[in-house]
Amino acid sequence: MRPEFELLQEAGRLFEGEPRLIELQGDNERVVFVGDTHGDLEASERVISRYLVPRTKLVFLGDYVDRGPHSWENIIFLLEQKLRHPQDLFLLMGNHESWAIAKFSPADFWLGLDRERERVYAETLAKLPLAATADGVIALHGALPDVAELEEINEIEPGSEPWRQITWGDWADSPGDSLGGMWGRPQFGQGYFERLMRRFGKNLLIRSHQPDAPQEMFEGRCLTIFTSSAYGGLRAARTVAVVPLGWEVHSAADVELVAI
Ligand SMILES: [Mn+2]
Repeated sequence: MRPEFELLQEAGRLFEGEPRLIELQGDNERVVFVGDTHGDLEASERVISRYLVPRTKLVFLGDYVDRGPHSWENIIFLLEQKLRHPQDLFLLMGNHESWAIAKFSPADFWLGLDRERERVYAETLAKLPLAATADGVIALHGALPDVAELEEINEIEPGSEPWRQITWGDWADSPGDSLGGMWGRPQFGQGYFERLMRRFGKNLLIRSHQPDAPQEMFEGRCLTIFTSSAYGGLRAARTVAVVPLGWEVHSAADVELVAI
Protein backbone atom coordinates (compact mmCIF):
# COMPACT_ATOMS: atom_id res chain seq x y z
CA MET A 1 0.00 0.00 0.00
CA ARG A 2 2.82 2.37 0.85
CA PRO A 3 4.27 2.72 -2.69
CA GLU A 4 0.76 3.37 -4.04
CA PHE A 5 0.28 6.32 -1.67
CA GLU A 6 3.72 7.67 -2.47
CA LEU A 7 2.95 7.51 -6.17
CA LEU A 8 -0.32 9.40 -5.63
CA GLN A 9 1.35 12.00 -3.45
CA GLU A 10 4.12 12.59 -5.96
CA ALA A 11 1.63 12.78 -8.84
CA GLY A 12 -0.51 15.22 -6.83
CA ARG A 13 2.48 17.52 -6.35
CA LEU A 14 3.21 17.38 -10.07
CA PHE A 15 -0.41 18.27 -10.99
CA GLU A 16 -0.37 21.18 -8.54
CA GLY A 17 2.54 22.61 -10.53
CA GLU A 18 0.71 22.36 -13.86
CA PRO A 19 -1.70 25.01 -15.12
CA ARG A 20 -5.33 23.94 -15.65
CA LEU A 21 -4.84 24.89 -19.31
CA ILE A 22 -1.91 23.07 -20.92
CA GLU A 23 -0.42 25.06 -23.81
CA LEU A 24 1.53 22.90 -26.24
CA GLN A 25 3.94 24.68 -28.51
CA GLY A 26 7.58 24.85 -29.32
CA ASP A 27 9.61 22.27 -31.11
CA ASN A 28 6.93 19.59 -31.41
CA GLU A 29 5.87 17.80 -34.54
CA ARG A 30 2.51 16.53 -33.45
CA VAL A 31 0.12 15.96 -30.60
CA VAL A 32 -1.67 12.67 -30.12
CA PHE A 33 -5.04 12.94 -28.35
CA VAL A 34 -6.39 9.89 -26.54
CA GLY A 35 -10.10 9.50 -25.70
CA ASP A 36 -11.66 7.80 -22.69
CA THR A 37 -9.65 4.72 -21.75
CA HIS A 38 -12.03 3.62 -18.93
CA GLY A 39 -10.12 0.73 -17.41
CA ASP A 40 -8.71 -0.46 -20.74
CA LEU A 41 -5.08 -0.89 -19.67
CA GLU A 42 -4.11 -2.48 -22.97
CA ALA A 43 -5.26 0.63 -24.84
CA SER A 44 -3.11 2.88 -22.64
CA GLU A 45 -0.09 0.58 -23.00
CA ARG A 46 -0.43 0.54 -26.77
CA VAL A 47 -0.71 4.32 -26.98
CA ILE A 48 2.38 4.79 -24.80
CA SER A 49 4.50 2.25 -26.65
CA ARG A 50 3.58 3.70 -30.03
CA TYR A 51 3.51 7.43 -29.36
CA LEU A 52 5.78 8.23 -26.43
CA VAL A 53 8.53 9.24 -28.85
CA PRO A 54 10.57 12.42 -29.44
CA ARG A 55 8.78 15.56 -30.70
CA THR A 56 5.38 14.06 -29.96
CA LYS A 57 3.15 15.14 -27.10
CA LEU A 58 0.44 12.91 -25.70
CA VAL A 59 -2.79 14.25 -24.23
CA PHE A 60 -5.28 11.92 -22.56
CA LEU A 61 -8.78 13.39 -22.42
CA GLY A 62 -9.89 11.92 -19.08
CA ASP A 63 -12.05 9.02 -17.82
CA TYR A 64 -9.32 6.55 -16.88
CA VAL A 65 -11.34 4.53 -14.36
CA ASP A 66 -14.72 2.76 -14.11
CA ARG A 67 -16.55 0.69 -16.77
CA GLY A 68 -13.57 -1.36 -18.01
CA PRO A 69 -12.00 -4.31 -16.16
CA HIS A 70 -8.63 -2.74 -15.23
CA SER A 71 -9.34 0.68 -13.73
CA TRP A 72 -6.78 0.42 -10.95
CA GLU A 73 -4.02 -0.89 -13.23
CA ASN A 74 -4.85 1.77 -15.81
CA ILE A 75 -4.68 4.77 -13.49
CA ILE A 76 -1.51 3.48 -11.79
CA PHE A 77 0.11 2.89 -15.17
CA LEU A 78 -0.81 6.38 -16.40
CA LEU A 79 0.37 8.11 -13.21
CA GLU A 80 3.68 6.25 -13.38
CA GLN A 81 4.12 7.28 -17.00
CA LYS A 82 3.29 10.88 -16.10
CA LEU A 83 5.92 10.92 -13.38
CA ARG A 84 8.51 9.45 -15.73
CA HIS A 85 7.70 11.79 -18.64
CA PRO A 86 6.12 14.90 -17.12
CA GLN A 87 6.71 17.12 -20.17
CA ASP A 88 5.62 14.63 -22.82
CA LEU A 89 2.37 13.29 -21.49
CA PHE A 90 -0.62 15.13 -20.05
CA LEU A 91 -3.62 13.71 -18.24
CA LEU A 92 -6.74 15.87 -18.35
CA MET A 93 -9.68 15.55 -15.96
CA GLY A 94 -12.83 13.67 -16.95
CA ASN A 95 -16.00 13.41 -14.91
CA HIS A 96 -14.81 10.01 -13.62
CA GLU A 97 -11.79 11.71 -12.01
CA SER A 98 -13.96 14.14 -10.07
CA TRP A 99 -15.27 11.86 -7.34
CA ALA A 100 -14.08 14.38 -4.75
CA ILE A 101 -16.45 16.97 -6.18
CA ALA A 102 -19.60 15.05 -7.10
CA LYS A 103 -20.61 11.39 -6.91
CA PHE A 104 -21.88 9.55 -10.01
CA SER A 105 -22.68 6.15 -11.44
CA PRO A 106 -21.29 3.79 -12.71
CA ALA A 107 -18.41 4.11 -10.26
CA ASP A 108 -17.17 0.54 -9.82
CA PHE A 109 -13.58 1.71 -9.32
CA TRP A 110 -14.47 4.26 -6.64
CA LEU A 111 -16.91 2.01 -4.82
CA GLY A 112 -14.28 -0.74 -4.67
CA LEU A 113 -11.80 1.38 -2.70
CA ASP A 114 -11.56 1.50 1.08
CA ARG A 115 -12.17 4.88 2.73
CA GLU A 116 -8.56 5.98 2.90
CA ARG A 117 -7.69 5.05 -0.68
CA GLU A 118 -10.93 6.60 -1.91
CA ARG A 119 -9.96 9.89 -0.24
CA VAL A 120 -6.38 9.93 -1.54
CA TYR A 121 -7.33 9.01 -5.12
CA ALA A 122 -10.16 11.56 -5.15
CA GLU A 123 -7.94 14.37 -3.82
CA THR A 124 -5.14 13.58 -6.26
CA LEU A 125 -7.28 13.35 -9.38
CA ALA A 126 -9.17 16.57 -8.54
CA LYS A 127 -5.87 18.35 -9.27
CA LEU A 128 -5.70 17.32 -12.92
CA PRO A 129 -5.59 19.97 -15.64
CA LEU A 130 -8.85 20.70 -17.50
CA ALA A 131 -7.90 21.49 -21.09
CA ALA A 132 -5.05 21.54 -23.60
CA THR A 133 -4.46 23.75 -26.61
CA ALA A 134 -2.11 23.80 -29.59
CA ASP A 135 -2.38 26.05 -32.66
CA GLY A 136 -6.03 25.98 -33.79
CA VAL A 137 -7.00 23.09 -31.53
CA ILE A 138 -8.56 22.97 -28.08
CA ALA A 139 -9.04 19.65 -26.31
CA LEU A 140 -10.97 18.72 -23.18
CA HIS A 141 -13.24 15.99 -21.89
CA GLY A 142 -16.78 17.23 -22.62
CA ALA A 143 -17.95 20.70 -23.63
CA LEU A 144 -16.43 24.19 -23.80
CA PRO A 145 -16.53 26.31 -20.63
CA ASP A 146 -18.38 29.63 -20.79
CA VAL A 147 -15.47 31.80 -19.61
CA ALA A 148 -14.55 35.25 -20.95
CA GLU A 149 -11.26 34.18 -22.54
CA LEU A 150 -9.18 31.06 -23.07
CA GLU A 151 -6.65 31.85 -20.33
CA GLU A 152 -9.46 32.02 -17.77
CA ILE A 153 -9.55 28.21 -17.87
CA ASN A 154 -6.56 28.46 -15.51
CA GLU A 155 -8.85 30.00 -12.88
CA ILE A 156 -11.65 27.44 -13.10
CA GLU A 157 -12.42 25.86 -9.73
CA PRO A 158 -13.56 22.23 -9.58
CA GLY A 159 -17.26 22.20 -8.71
CA SER A 160 -17.99 25.47 -10.54
CA GLU A 161 -20.28 25.74 -13.57
CA PRO A 162 -17.40 26.02 -16.10
CA TRP A 163 -15.86 22.92 -14.51
CA ARG A 164 -19.17 21.09 -14.97
CA GLN A 165 -19.35 22.21 -18.62
CA ILE A 166 -15.86 20.80 -19.29
CA THR A 167 -16.13 17.51 -17.44
CA TRP A 168 -19.84 16.69 -17.89
CA GLY A 169 -20.91 18.68 -20.96
CA ASP A 170 -22.56 17.04 -23.98
CA TRP A 171 -23.08 18.34 -27.52
CA ALA A 172 -26.21 17.99 -29.61
CA ASP A 173 -25.93 18.12 -33.38
CA SER A 174 -28.51 20.87 -33.62
CA PRO A 175 -28.69 24.66 -33.66
CA GLY A 176 -29.30 26.49 -30.43
CA ASP A 177 -27.18 27.52 -27.52
CA SER A 178 -27.62 26.04 -24.07
CA LEU A 179 -30.07 23.17 -24.42
CA GLY A 180 -30.55 22.24 -20.79
CA GLY A 181 -29.58 18.62 -20.28
CA MET A 182 -30.38 16.03 -17.62
CA TRP A 183 -28.81 14.41 -14.57
CA GLY A 184 -26.12 17.06 -14.22
CA ARG A 185 -25.03 16.72 -17.84
CA PRO A 186 -25.45 20.15 -19.44
CA GLN A 187 -26.10 20.01 -23.18
CA PHE A 188 -25.11 22.53 -25.84
CA GLY A 189 -25.82 23.14 -29.52
CA GLN A 190 -24.00 24.67 -32.47
CA GLY A 191 -24.76 28.27 -31.48
CA TYR A 192 -22.90 27.84 -28.21
CA PHE A 193 -20.09 25.98 -29.99
CA GLU A 194 -19.53 28.71 -32.60
CA ARG A 195 -19.75 31.48 -30.03
CA LEU A 196 -17.12 29.94 -27.72
CA MET A 197 -14.77 28.80 -30.49
CA ARG A 198 -14.79 32.34 -31.92
CA ARG A 199 -14.15 33.77 -28.47
CA PHE A 200 -11.20 31.41 -27.91
CA GLY A 201 -9.85 31.82 -31.46
CA LYS A 202 -9.88 28.06 -32.09
CA ASN A 203 -10.95 25.99 -35.10
CA LEU A 204 -11.23 22.42 -33.86
CA LEU A 205 -12.42 20.89 -30.58
CA ILE A 206 -11.23 17.37 -29.75
CA ARG A 207 -13.10 15.66 -26.91
CA SER A 208 -14.46 12.32 -25.72
CA HIS A 209 -17.06 11.54 -23.00
CA GLN A 210 -20.25 11.06 -25.05
CA PRO A 211 -20.54 7.61 -26.65
CA ASP A 212 -23.77 8.44 -28.49
CA ALA A 213 -22.31 11.56 -30.17
CA PRO A 214 -21.52 11.51 -33.89
CA GLN A 215 -17.76 11.34 -34.44
CA GLU A 216 -17.91 14.71 -36.20
CA MET A 217 -20.29 17.58 -35.61
CA PHE A 218 -20.53 21.23 -36.66
CA GLU A 219 -18.89 20.89 -40.10
CA GLY A 220 -16.12 18.67 -38.78
CA ARG A 221 -15.05 21.15 -36.10
CA CYS A 222 -16.12 19.05 -33.11
CA LEU A 223 -14.38 15.67 -33.09
CA THR A 224 -15.37 13.01 -30.52
CA ILE A 225 -12.96 10.10 -30.03
CA PHE A 226 -12.84 7.00 -27.79
CA THR A 227 -9.87 4.83 -26.95
CA SER A 228 -11.53 2.17 -24.83
CA SER A 229 -13.14 -1.14 -25.62
CA ALA A 230 -15.29 -0.75 -22.49
CA TYR A 231 -18.24 0.84 -24.29
CA GLY A 232 -18.67 -2.07 -26.69
CA GLY A 233 -20.88 -1.79 -29.75
CA LEU A 234 -20.18 1.07 -32.14
CA ARG A 235 -17.56 2.56 -29.85
CA ALA A 236 -15.50 -0.60 -29.43
CA ALA A 237 -12.85 0.56 -31.93
CA ARG A 238 -10.02 2.26 -30.05
CA THR A 239 -9.08 5.45 -31.84
CA VAL A 240 -6.56 8.23 -31.26
CA ALA A 241 -6.36 11.59 -33.08
CA VAL A 242 -2.95 12.59 -34.43
CA VAL A 243 -2.70 16.34 -34.96
CA PRO A 244 0.24 17.87 -36.84
CA LEU A 245 1.69 21.01 -35.28
CA GLY A 246 3.27 24.09 -36.86
CA TRP A 247 0.37 24.98 -39.17
CA GLU A 248 -3.21 25.98 -38.62
CA VAL A 249 -5.49 22.98 -38.21
CA HIS A 250 -8.98 23.85 -39.47
CA SER A 251 -11.14 20.79 -38.94
CA ALA A 252 -11.17 17.04 -38.39
CA ALA A 253 -10.13 16.68 -42.04
CA ASP A 254 -6.64 17.83 -40.97
CA VAL A 255 -6.42 15.14 -38.29
CA GLU A 256 -5.33 11.54 -38.73
CA LEU A 257 -7.54 9.06 -36.86
CA VAL A 258 -5.59 5.92 -36.00
CA ALA A 259 -6.97 2.66 -34.62
CA ILE A 260 -4.77 1.20 -31.90
MN1 LIG B 1 -16.96 11.14 -19.33
